[in-house]
Amino acid sequence: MARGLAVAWAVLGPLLWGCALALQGGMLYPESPSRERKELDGLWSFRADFSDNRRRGFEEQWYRRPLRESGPTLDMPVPSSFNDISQDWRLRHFVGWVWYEREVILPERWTQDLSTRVVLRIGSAHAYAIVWVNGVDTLEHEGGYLPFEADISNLVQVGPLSSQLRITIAINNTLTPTTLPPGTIQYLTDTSKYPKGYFVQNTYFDFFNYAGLQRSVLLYTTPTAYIDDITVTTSVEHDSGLVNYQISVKGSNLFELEVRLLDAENKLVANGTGTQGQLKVPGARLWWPYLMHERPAYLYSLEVRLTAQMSLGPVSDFYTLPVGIRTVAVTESQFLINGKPFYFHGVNKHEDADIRGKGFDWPLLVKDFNLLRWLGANAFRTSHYPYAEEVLQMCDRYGIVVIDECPGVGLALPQFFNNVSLQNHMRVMEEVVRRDKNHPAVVMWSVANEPASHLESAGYYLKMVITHTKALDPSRPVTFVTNSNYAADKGAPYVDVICLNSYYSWYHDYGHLELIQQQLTTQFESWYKTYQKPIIQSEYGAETIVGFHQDPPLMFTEEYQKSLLEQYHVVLDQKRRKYVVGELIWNFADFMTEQSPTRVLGNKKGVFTRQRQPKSAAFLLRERYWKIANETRYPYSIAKSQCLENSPFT
Ligand code: GCB
Repeated sequence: MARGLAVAWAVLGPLLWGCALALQGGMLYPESPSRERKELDGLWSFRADFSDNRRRGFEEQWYRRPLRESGPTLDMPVPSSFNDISQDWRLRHFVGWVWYEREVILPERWTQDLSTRVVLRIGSAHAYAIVWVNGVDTLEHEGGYLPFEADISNLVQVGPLSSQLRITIAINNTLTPTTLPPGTIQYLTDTSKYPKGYFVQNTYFDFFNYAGLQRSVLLYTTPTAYIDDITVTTSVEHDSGLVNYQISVKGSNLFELEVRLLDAENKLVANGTGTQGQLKVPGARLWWPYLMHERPAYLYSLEVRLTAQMSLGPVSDFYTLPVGIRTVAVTESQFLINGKPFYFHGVNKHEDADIRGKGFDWPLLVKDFNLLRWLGANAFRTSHYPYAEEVLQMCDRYGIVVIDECPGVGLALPQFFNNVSLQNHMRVMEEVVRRDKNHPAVVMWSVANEPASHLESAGYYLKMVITHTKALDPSRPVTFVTNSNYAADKGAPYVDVICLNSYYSWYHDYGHLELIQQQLTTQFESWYKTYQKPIIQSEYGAETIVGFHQDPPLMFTEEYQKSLLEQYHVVLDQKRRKYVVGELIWNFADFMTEQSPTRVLGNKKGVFTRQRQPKSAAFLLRERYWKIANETRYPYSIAKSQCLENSPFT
């Protein structure tokens, strides 16, 4: 619970509620030979608005002039959460508006060349953002964890001084009953205990509500006629891969599109024209998950070239999209990738690390993927929000399969299942699918984690969100992750795969590891008998303080974590040859949460510490995952050493 001294919420509310933004256009990752980029990562000026109503920034219009002129500023790194950067405890727990500002000099050509479009793109701003460019209100966005952008050409192409740009971003981290994730603001009015106006932000999820500019901010260009979006789906017919594409173009009605598909050696394998079509690739090399095939993660490149006739002359745009040819299907008891049974042996993650919080960080990204491969993990769930685009690009390249989860976490109270929330949730799914639809690594959408799915209202709500998601993307299965009872769950009828979280011998029957096998067997059998759908054990685990040892095992020790896992594995081994199609440990690494008597500097259920060092359980899991990989591989056997050159562990 974060503390504050303000009557802020009543005033913040209207701004957060009036913004059902319809999706406009695509959200292609801005990387292409015809697009120039200017990255705005680095130091930004920063100020939290500590005023009682948190509205001083708006009252004094801090966006009108450089931020330093309206008061003191801090240096704030971007990308990063702002919470753990300073020594000021008030900032760590701050609830309300914070202000970021960056002054930029644009390349002169961008401001002079009227056939160039200049776009400002924000990788994510948690949780609500208003953006001004040179003091002009330019863009608003609700929801962290997803990108948003605006064409700012008319603001920068206006005269001799226009190459100097001031970007101001006000961000509010308040969570309300209609945001995703939802939260509540509680005023504590007993003046014998709390100062006047005292409030706390209540959240209903188990991770720290880090906020700020947590992903990259950049400026990029496109021509005025440009490739706005590409949607690719793939299928396989005999030994041919079929790549269906759909392209949307903006800025011109008079254009031609050329489409070329190149293999990994840059050899042309198929080509086409027009806004939609199908490319046939005889003898296609399929995109296989890591450890499932000798050559996993094979990627083709789809090159799209646009030539448009404009009044100023012809304009061309160019975009290259990595394409993995693969199929995904679900039967009563199996999850199939390329027609072969796939078993998820992986982890749940968080975007979380010391100091940077949820800030994107390349060294951390590469370290995490090295650890995943070392572990023999072939999959993860983006618990409990969509991760940075760069993470999914790595998954495509490394063959790590993803269950892509939206921020539908903490839907714990009946009042969260209302119409406004439902509309917002559906919009968020549109944004997730728009951003991530072309990643071969993404094999399933998860619309929520542990909603109160025993409620009637949740049943309707989940049905709507799942149906909407399936309509947005008929090519992938859809799920949500439940911890409800099989007989009470109102959402399970609508999912393709049942994802179950359970914490036997942790949150109840403390210390009684001997009960796990019986309870887990009952869990699987009752769910399967009721629904006849494949099941993933989407969470299980135990809190473990690294270096705590006790044998026979006691809770919180490394021995207990290992023994608990072993008990789960006995049952998973019995069921995985039947209808259990995956196991994802909770969690890959320790992570920060709100403070509470049940959390010791955060959640310690990681098999790695927050600093990415292995606990004993990591070695146990590694043995298991490699063993499963060698039983389920197709069609080759893989030695650990093949995948981990120079690893001292192989
Ligand atoms: C869960 C939640 C996850 C928590 C975990 C725990 O069921 O989905 O967000 O962190 O349990 O450790 O309690």
